[in-house]
Amino acid sequence: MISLTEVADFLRAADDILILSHQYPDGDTLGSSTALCRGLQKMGKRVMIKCSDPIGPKFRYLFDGIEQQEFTPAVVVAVDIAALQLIGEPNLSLYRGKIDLCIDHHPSNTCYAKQCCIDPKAAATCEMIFDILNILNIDMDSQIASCLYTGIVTDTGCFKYINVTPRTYRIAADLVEKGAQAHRISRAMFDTKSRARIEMERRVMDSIAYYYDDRVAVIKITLQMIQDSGAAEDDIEGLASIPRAIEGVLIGVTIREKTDGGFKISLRAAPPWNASEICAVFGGGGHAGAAGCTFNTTLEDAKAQMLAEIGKYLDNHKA
Ligand SMILES: [Mn+2]
Repeated sequence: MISLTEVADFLRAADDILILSHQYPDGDTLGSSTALCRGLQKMGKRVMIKCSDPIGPKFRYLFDGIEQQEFTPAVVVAVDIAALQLIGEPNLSLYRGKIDLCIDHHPSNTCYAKQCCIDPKAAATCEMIFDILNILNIDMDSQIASCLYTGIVTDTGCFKYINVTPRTYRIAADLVEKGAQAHRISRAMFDTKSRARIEMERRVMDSIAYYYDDRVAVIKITLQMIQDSGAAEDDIEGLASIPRAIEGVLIGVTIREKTDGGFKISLRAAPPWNASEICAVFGGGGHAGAAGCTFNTTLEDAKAQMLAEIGKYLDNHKA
């Protein structure tokens, strides 16, 4: 494990740097990559960013004005990537065993790079990049500030999650002072949905059913619904949090039809209820708050099996 100062020293001495973002890229991995790329390019270095998946339209502004340079990388840096597999293909095969430095905030980081700098207390990897750019004495312009702000605002759910610290607000304030477009970024990240997403939500809301004195809510996501709403994977992400958000609901259930037949069930629960205990009965797993399992049967049968198990669980765990 190395310190932020040692990271800065390493980067100061480096050139021809490739920065890797994780697959299914989010605001933090892309905000970290683009801010670091901009900063290092200001130092006169050749830098490029690679991600195994395409960048969604809502994140394109992060790359505005960045010249992606082509070269054979001498140094590979992974940002916000907790484990090697999360690099995804094709980059995993290309750079496995060649990652020189990993900068990340996930407590589960497996330290797969030659050198690792991990700070689980950072709400976002962008907080760490903020420090690194400051140590490197890089002039933080409004574009860098907006990139870093994006990572912080997305990884904290707009400053709502438990990972937010006083330092998170101080860094955010500093970034706004340097010209981060806080209002526009929040609107783009949280208050803007694609039409396909809204169409998907409309259908999902319509499918809500309640069980066990309204303590359990179930939603469905079928291939037909996805087709009818024109939804891409991006437009489906996070829908599983809808049933659990309903007042009085203890366990939220999402039944999603898989393209290869069968169904995936995602459970959401709040303490003291444990979603992963219920999913474990069906060979699945996850966290106490969010877990999942799969069924190779009909929707009605999968739903009946899951509801029966939830019923037993609720009987055995009176709060
Ligand atoms: Mn992150």
